[in-house]
Amino acid sequence: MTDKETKKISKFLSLILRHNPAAVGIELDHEGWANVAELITKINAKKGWGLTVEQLDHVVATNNKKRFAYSQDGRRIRANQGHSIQVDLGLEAVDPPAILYHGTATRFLDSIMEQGLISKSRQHVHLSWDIETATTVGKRHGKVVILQIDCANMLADGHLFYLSENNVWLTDHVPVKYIALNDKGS
Ligand code: HQG
Repeated sequence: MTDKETKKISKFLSLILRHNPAAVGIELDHEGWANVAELITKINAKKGWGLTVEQLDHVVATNNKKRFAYSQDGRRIRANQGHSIQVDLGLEAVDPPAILYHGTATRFLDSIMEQGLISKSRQHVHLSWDIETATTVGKRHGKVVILQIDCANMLADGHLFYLSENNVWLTDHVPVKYIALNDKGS
């Protein structure tokens, strides 16, 4: 399979497993799992692809952000984060580092500095370990700006943080008082 094909399948899986399982006529359970055999059959019916279990394995194993995971018995698959539908990933709250980063676009700044960071269509606000990752995330939206998040004080004030299977920090909301502009990121 070429990289281009792998990416096309990965993007479609993200759509199905994070946002819209009904697009291929499947349902996810409350933890976000889909049945692998059913998923493959329904994707092929919908898209006219000849996707095999081996190809799906390849997409999951080579995904640059480890976006997907199989259940232990290999019969179910889910997205590790990024959902807009309500699923329970079973994440436990963990203490974050003192500072995390959020990359966004300059056009969102005024609104962010009024409302704080909100999760919008997703289940959580996503935060990055480092400026480099945050820059990649922010660039998707336009001219990038990096925000520095005071997690030490958020934690002290009772905010909860989660770390997804694929190493993305998640929290519900970042109020304005914990946000500072980081000019090194632009
Ligand atoms: C912004 C990708 C106005 C927020 C990435 C962001 C990530 C506000 C956008 C993951 C706001 C939402 C998530 C406010 C937040 N007013 N704008 N009050 N609060 N925003 O895509 O964090 O490749 O839902 O700054 O790598 O960009 O899909 O979130 O710019 O991990 O696996 O609203 O998606 O991962 O955009 O990205 P998104 P995100 P994948």
